[in-house]
Amino acid sequence: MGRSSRSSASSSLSSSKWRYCNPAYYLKRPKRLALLFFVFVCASFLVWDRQTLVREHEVEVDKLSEDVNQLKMMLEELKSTHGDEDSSVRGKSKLTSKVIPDDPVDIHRREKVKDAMIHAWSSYEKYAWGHDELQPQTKDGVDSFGGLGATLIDSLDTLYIMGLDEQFQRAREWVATSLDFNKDYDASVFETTIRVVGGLLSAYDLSGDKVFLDKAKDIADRLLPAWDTPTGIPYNIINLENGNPHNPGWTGGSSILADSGTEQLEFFALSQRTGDPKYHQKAERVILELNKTFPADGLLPIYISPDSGTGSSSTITFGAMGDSFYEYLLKVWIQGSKTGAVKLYRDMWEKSMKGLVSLVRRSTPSSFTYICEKSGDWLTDKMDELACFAPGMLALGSAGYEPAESERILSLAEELAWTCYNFYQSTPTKLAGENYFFRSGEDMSVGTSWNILRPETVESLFYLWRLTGNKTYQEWGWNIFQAFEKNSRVEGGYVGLKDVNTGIKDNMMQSFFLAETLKYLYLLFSPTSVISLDEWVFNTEAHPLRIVKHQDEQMNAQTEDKITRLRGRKEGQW
Ligand code: DMJ
Repeated sequence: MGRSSRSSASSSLSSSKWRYCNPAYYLKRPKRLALLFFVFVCASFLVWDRQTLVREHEVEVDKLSEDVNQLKMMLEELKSTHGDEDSSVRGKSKLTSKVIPDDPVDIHRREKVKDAMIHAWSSYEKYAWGHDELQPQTKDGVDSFGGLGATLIDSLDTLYIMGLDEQFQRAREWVATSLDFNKDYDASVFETTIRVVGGLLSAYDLSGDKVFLDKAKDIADRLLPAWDTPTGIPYNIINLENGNPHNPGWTGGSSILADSGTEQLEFFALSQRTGDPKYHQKAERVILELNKTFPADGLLPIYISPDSGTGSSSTITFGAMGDSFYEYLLKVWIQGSKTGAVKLYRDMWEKSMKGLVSLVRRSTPSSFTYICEKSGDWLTDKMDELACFAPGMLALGSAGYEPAESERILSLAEELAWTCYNFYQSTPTKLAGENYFFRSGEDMSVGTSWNILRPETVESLFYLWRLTGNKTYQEWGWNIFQAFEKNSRVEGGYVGLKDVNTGIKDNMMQSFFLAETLKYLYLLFSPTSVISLDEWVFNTEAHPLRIVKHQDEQMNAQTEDKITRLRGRKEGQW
């Protein structure tokens, strides 16, 4: 084939390829035109249908995620009310943790509290690492608790909850490698239990790291001989190295009520986690002993004889030296899942709350509600800031009453919280003094005027906000936080005030500022699912301990039993 015939063949091929695009081609062939039209209609329908389907799916997906969210909320609510389903659970009231959505103001505020924690912690790391407490003005450490790293241990769970992972890991390494309890030091059984045993157990419950449990067991074993008294009511001081216990000279040989009745949560938790009942037995015997002579109003004097188990004619108070005994009666009931096994604790607590109500008075002219102290038949119109844990305790316990009583107790809690908030608002620095007197016609006036960064009021605001959902409590907490920022923040950490009227600073960053004050403030601005009150119970140093449900306990016991049997069988015992 020649060059010209090849090119004419290729041009006729290409013209035959393009002829389908020429409309004239179809005008001559009506059947093909009809076929083309049919194909076009079908294709358009398919595309349109797909788009409609996608749109419908999107709507469906939106609806489903809305449903999922609603279900999540319902699940949260169900979880909150779960305790009420157990037939052995006392109480009918439906007051439980409210599900409160997060909002931008809360997020901003908890970031500010977290900044405060970072400042407090990094100052401690820099100037007092491994010591019990930091002196921010002189930038050095002091060992007020025998050199057990009290601030470090007290801070573990706060660091963990705030997501300060690197700081938590550094602290964990110190616990694993440098924490040594073998000290020739006369330690307070109470302070060591609430800060060290409680702090370590909480770190264990949150992280699952066994190093914390082993250390908690080590220190608790060193404290145990303190309970070897004729009644089982412990001596309040013990030497950590040689195990010699005694009571402080200034109590005249007596044990202090709060110091003796504030180990139950930690020791019960330790028995649950180690499977060794000895801690539970020692701590429970104290309550059984006190119950033998427990008065109808449930109020005990602050000095108790470890020999006879009875109280001397000393002060009755919800402030210093009495406070956490009453707190633990309620919290053991919660820790024990409100079952029959812990009913005695709830009964004793309710009696004590009758006693508390009998001490309540109102000031003039502004009608602030306060709790008096009592000596014999004599009431003193004085209330410690320490007693400001009571509004939170009452709110927490109100759920176990019948609805009408529950409301009365909750409203008393709210009135007392208002008074405690005014302990702060009534001073020039907006920080509360250590105690207040109520004189006729003068409302409240500050007595001892220092502020050592205590947590009790913000603790109560945290409970009230969680249980009522009333954002006013968040506002009050925010105001208190700002007063701490203004008066207590210094370059080397946070300090207390020698006088809330003048604002003169002291030189001590108390370990409970990091354990309690900042933790409760952070949780006040966090979603309710962060350390849910249905799953955790706080010890008196704000260390959350996981509530081990009754059912789980039974299952654990059954598993243990099976393991023992299997082991026995393996060893050919049966
Ligand atoms: C803490 O150690 C505990 O809250 C204790 O129960 C009372 N005192 C301090 C805080 O003020």
